[in-house]
Amino acid sequence: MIGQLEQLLGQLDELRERAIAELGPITLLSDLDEWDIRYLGRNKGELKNLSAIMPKLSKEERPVVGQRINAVKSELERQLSAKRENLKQQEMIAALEQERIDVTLPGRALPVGHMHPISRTIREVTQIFERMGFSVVQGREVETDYYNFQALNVPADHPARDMQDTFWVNPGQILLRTHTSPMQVRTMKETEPPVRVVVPGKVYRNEAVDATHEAMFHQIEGLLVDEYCTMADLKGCLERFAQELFGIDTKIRFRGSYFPFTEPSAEVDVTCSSCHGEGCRVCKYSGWLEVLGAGMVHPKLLREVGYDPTKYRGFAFGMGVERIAMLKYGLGEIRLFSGNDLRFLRQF
Ligand code: 2U9
Repeated sequence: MIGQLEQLLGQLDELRERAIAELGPITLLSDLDEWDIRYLGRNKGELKNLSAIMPKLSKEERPVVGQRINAVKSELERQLSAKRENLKQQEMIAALEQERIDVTLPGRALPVGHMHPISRTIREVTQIFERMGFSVVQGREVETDYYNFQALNVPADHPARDMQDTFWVNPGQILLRTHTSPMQVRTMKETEPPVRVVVPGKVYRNEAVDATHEAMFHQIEGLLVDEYCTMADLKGCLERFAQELFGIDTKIRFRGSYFPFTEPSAEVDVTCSSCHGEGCRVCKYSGWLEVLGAGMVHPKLLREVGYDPTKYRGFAFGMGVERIAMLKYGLGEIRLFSGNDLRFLRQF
C-alpha cells in the first residue's frame, strides 16, 4: 500500500514538473488556454484524472494525497496567472511598438474657406462708419408696403411700386424690400434722436438682369438724425468714407438729384480710383465714379415717425455693395458674385 501512495505522489510531482516545463516556452494566449484545459481542466484535465483515484484510497492516505493535489493545483494556477499577465503585457508592448505615432509629423492641412467678397465689402464699409460713431442694424427682407413705400414718401403712382419693379408677396401689402430704408423707419419709431445707423442687407428688384443689374443685390444705407445737422456734415462724412475706402487722395462731388425721401438730394461721385481722375475705361473717361446717393431727410419722414421737424434734421445716404465691390476689384460682371464659381471666389 505504501508503494502505491509513493507512486501516486511521484505522479503528482511528475505532472507538476511537466506542466511547469511546458508553460515556460508558451508565447500565445491561445496556447495558454490549451495548457489550462490540459492540466487544470475540470472535465478531463490531468490533475482531475489523478484525483479520480481518491475514493480508492485508505482513510490515512486520502488527506496526504488530497493535500498534495491541492498544493500542485495552487502552484499551477499561480504560475498560469503569472504567465497570463506576462503575455498580456508583452502583447501590449508589441501593439504599442507597432502603432507608434510620430507626433512630430506635420498635420494634414484642412481646406480653409474665406469671406465672400460681398461680405468683405459690407464689413469694410460698415467698419468705416462704425469708426465715425454709427451703429450697424439689420432688418427683415419681407416688408410691408407701409415701411417700404408709404412711410418713405413714395407716392402710390411712383414707378418703383409698379408690379414690374417690385416683387410682391401679397400685392399692395407685403413685398420683398426694394431698399433697406424700412429699417431706418423702424429704428426712428423705436428710438429718440440722436440716431446714427448704417443698415446693410439684401434687397430685391424685379428688373431685367444684365452685367450690372441683378434681381437681388446688397445695399448699405446710412441715417443720421440730430438737433444740428447740415448738408456740410453729410458731405464731410461721405468724403471721409470715400477716402477711407478708395484712398486718402479721393475727392467727392455732389450732383443735384431727386429721391422721394430726401430734400435736397444728390448723386455722389468719387474720383476714379483706377486712374485718379485722369480718365480711363472704368470711369468712361470722365475721371469720376458714381457710388452713392444721398440727401437731407425729408421733413415729412421726420413727422411720420414722430420727430419734430422744426427741432431735428437728418441726412441719409445709400450705396449698392456689388457696385462698390466691382469698382474695388475691377470687375465688369455683377453675376459673378451670386454664381458661386469657386474659380472666381478663390481669387479673393
Ligand atoms: C430714411 C430716410 C432717407 C436713403 C438713400 C439713396 C439716397 C440712394 C441708392 C444707391 C444705389 C440705391 O443701391 S442703390 O440703387 N440709394 O441713392 N438712398 S438717400 O435715404 C433714406 C433712407 C431712409 C428714413
